Amino acid sequence: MKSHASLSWATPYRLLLTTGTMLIFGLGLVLLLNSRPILAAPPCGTPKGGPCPTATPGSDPTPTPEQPTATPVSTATPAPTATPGSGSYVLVWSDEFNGTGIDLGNWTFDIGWGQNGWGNAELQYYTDRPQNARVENGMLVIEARKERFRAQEYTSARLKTQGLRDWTYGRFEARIKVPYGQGIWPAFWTLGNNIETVGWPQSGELDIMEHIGREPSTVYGTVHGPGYSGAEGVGGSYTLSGGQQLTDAFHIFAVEWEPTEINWYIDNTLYATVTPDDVPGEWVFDHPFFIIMNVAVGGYWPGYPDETTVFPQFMYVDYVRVYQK
Ligand SMILES: [Ca+2]
Repeated sequence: MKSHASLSWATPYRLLLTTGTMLIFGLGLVLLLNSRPILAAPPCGTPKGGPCPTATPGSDPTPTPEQPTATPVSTATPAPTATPGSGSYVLVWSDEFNGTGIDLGNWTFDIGWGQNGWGNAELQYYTDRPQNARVENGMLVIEARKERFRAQEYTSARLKTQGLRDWTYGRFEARIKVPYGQGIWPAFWTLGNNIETVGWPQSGELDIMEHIGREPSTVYGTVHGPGYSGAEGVGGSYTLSGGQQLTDAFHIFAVEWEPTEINWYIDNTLYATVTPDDVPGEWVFDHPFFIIMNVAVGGYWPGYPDETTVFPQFMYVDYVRVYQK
């Protein structure tokens, strides 16, 4: 109680004095701390500044050349359930290419250069070597190479389900990143399974996706039959907007084949419809068809590779699926 009484007159002044001193000191300290960055750090490269930072190892500014064998990693793809068009399609078969090799229960190869009548004056020799066809990173890779092989100047691959899998009607779809360049001709298509007995074009040919390098933004869908074979095929095409090229991204190419109508889609956009009334000959699309996927080099339609064409070229197929009602 005594001390309390003795401090009573001086305490406000002492407190004021102490607080003022602390404020001034604190302000000075703040100014000093704030000024330090300006006082320190002379420019790097000067005697007092020390060495300048060097480039981080591995950040060589020279662009790394594109690795021609790198396969895009399969990204999450839509579950094989809901599809456009009629909602009643159900998945009946697919190859997701998620294993370690090509499933020979689904696929067989055309071998050769077209001496059996399917050449179209193409330049490639089709092989079943892994250099030309393999499964990588969840995808089928078809690689067209510039290399002399059995008197041809290019090699590639052509896979088909002939004798293994075929279907009458349905939705056939594949998610594909196409190759590019003058003279390059990738395709995802089908032929009637009676081709060896009735011949082509009586067998029927239903082309789900064809692309030629000189029209980099366009996909074609076509049917061929008796009276409308070769360049007389009937179908349609779709051209991407804004100068996008087909090779820039994966696209889903599909056909919905029904008894009286065939519809073509790219990324679920309908772009062509053909009915029996549209063809100038017999409608030959009421029997089983098998699937073919290939990359041709050269031919009557795409023309031939030139100095602008880059090899190797790759077609990446994430999956092929067939749905039926
Ligand atoms: Ca896949």
